[in-house]
Amino acid sequence: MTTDTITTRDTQIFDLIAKEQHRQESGIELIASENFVSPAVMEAAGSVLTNKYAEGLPGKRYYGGCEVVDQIEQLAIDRAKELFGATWVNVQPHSGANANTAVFLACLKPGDTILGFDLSHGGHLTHGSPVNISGKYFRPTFYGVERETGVINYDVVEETAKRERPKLLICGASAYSRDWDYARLRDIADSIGALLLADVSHPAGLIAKGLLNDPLAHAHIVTTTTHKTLRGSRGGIIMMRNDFENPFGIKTQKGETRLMSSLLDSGVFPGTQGGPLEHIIAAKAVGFGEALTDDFYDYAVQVKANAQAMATAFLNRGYKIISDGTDNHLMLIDLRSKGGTASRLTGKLAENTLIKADITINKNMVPFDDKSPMVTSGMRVGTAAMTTRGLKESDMEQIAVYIDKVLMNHDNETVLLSVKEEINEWMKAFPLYKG
Ligand code: DSN
Repeated sequence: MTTDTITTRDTQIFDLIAKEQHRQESGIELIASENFVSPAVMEAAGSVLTNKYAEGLPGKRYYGGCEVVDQIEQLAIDRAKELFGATWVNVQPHSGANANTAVFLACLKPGDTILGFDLSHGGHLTHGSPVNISGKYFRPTFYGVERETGVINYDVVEETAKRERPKLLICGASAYSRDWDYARLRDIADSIGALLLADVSHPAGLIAKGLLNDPLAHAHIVTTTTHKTLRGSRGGIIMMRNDFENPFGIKTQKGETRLMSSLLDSGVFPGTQGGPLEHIIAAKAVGFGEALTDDFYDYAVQVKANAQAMATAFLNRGYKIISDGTDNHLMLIDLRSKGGTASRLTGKLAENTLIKADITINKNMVPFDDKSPMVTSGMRVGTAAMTTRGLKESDMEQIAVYIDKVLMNHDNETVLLSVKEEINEWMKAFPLYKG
């Protein structure tokens, strides 16, 4: 049996992959954390690099035969540095969650206090949620948005920080459509001797092209996933612009103070991961290379323009957007705001109904939600994926028309089917993977 026949024989899996490709190509993808990578990113992710073990860092491995993967990982590091203006990067975290966990291990001891953005207001699971390690091993405290504006009030963040005295102040969100005041957050962190971690997983691609505030100018440590607006392979990275001596007295066995870069490297491996996924690191490098191009700048500008066009289209149809608009690629819609038929809508019903028309969104808690996380009153939509497909502002208007039609007719299967057929036909004009 050759290795070739092993892969071609598994029709069960490859038929399912073909089905998933068809699903992605025929529908409208609005999950704000998803995107479509290039064939080059997929080729690297599916390469022979998956065969290689390379525990350690370039030039300092525990295995032989790493001379090629060393060059690949170094390229990934160098490209990420150039993209974000960082001086130190670790490209090994398997995900954003792993990147954050490595930061916690490097900076904190069990029981230390952290202060993050409330998950139910749009924060990330890994910033202190009680069901995540960040909320189980540390003492999580939270800030949120204001009820009237849907926007973070930094005076309240400061008050909370001074009361709770976290060692780590965390910013970044999965469903917050406004930019962050990293300079103010750094002042707050400095005033209580805390470190500032910015998790920019969602807007990283817009930040890389200078379209949003620069977190590396202020945060001690920055983490991001690589697959959302950054449009690379799935994964995570950790970055710093300025390395520094750890302020919490962690020493080497010789009694020397360790630099944060050394603690973070150890936080990833051996702290929380084993061997790095060099095929994914190669795919990350390809994605960073693409993100360094001028074409990617044009893409990022279009992502923002599309989000603004979509927000306007929803507002014009009477939908309430938390904070009344967006600075980035996403928006959070409170479905309770729509009267008539829609007043019975929940996030769960919206998600389950829209998928019947081949529109993929996710249900999402809205700030001060009266429903559970499995039901929710909101839906989150983002424009990163459909912008990759080539859709422009007028198409965002059309998407809002379709969503409104589906939600207003959520119990009318005939309408749902006709919208699905129109969408499947429409999407043929935006081929995803030619051939
Ligand atoms: N699960 C990712 C998202 O959808 O935003 C990260 O939290």
